[in-house]
Amino acid sequence: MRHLGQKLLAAAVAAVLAGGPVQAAAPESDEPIKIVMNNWTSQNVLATVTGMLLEKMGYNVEYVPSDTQLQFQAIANGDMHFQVEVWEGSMATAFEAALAAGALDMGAHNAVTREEWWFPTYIKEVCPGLPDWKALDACAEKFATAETSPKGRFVGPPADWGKHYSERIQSLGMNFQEVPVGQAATLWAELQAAYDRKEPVVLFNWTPNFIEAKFEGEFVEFPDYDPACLTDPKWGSNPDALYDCGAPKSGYLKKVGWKGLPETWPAAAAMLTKMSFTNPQIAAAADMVDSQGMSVEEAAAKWIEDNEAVWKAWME
Ligand code: TMO
Repeated sequence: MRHLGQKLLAAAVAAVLAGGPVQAAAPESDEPIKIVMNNWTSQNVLATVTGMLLEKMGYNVEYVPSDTQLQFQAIANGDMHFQVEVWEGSMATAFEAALAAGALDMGAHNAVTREEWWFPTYIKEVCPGLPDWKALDACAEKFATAETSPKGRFVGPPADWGKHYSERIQSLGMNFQEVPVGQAATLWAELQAAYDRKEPVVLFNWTPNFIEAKFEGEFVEFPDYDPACLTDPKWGSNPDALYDCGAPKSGYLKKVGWKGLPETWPAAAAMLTKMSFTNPQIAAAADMVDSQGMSVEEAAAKWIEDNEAVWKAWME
């Protein structure tokens, strides 16, 4: 304790000797900070929380919709400035390419993520051996629809989430066909319809999400993830194909920004670097909108109202 006190005192003295407060007053520039909006709920709520906090600090903010994969090059180019939810399981490749092109890794949230095929628990009664993917595959016909028969239907994510599930089905030789949805809401509508009738359904899902508070289910266990699975065909059970593995089971959730951010808006960049959401906070953000029917703006405003101590610490 005494050691820390001395360090803080030394820092304060250094700041005074250097001619005053360490931070220039925000906003250092009136140019709008462009915050990316993607197409799933927690991201929309947290992006709006981010914008509202920056506005409290005096900044101008613009929300810019973008494709989940293409956003990274746009951020590297400075056409957009900040994205609050970079999921390892769906964006690592595009994110790393953007970092190589000069985008800024603005740190990880205190959160652990997973994105994977998911089924309601009641299906275990009709498909013995779940959650193993081979047990799911042996049971494929139970998931068949008129569209996919005799193959099982996998209700897949929108195309821009970068999941390569049709390739995974092929490289693992599964008796499934991916039927992608156009938007996340359709995933939950398909789940609800099957759940109400206790019918087989397997769909794309992730955590943290509002689903875990509302439905009982599990992720399918595929062969363990390895980065080489995405780049080296020889890796994994199929020596001629990529994507013969599952997604990371303890993935990161990061923030990404334009490299000019710290120079153009220093106090904003400091806040965005400190900003960190937890699994329960992210699940609650989705829940307020997808379960409780709030608008994204209402949910963001409520989060800010309920968590003043949390975000004030990010601004110090
Ligand atoms: C990127 N997502 C959380 C929708 O899988």
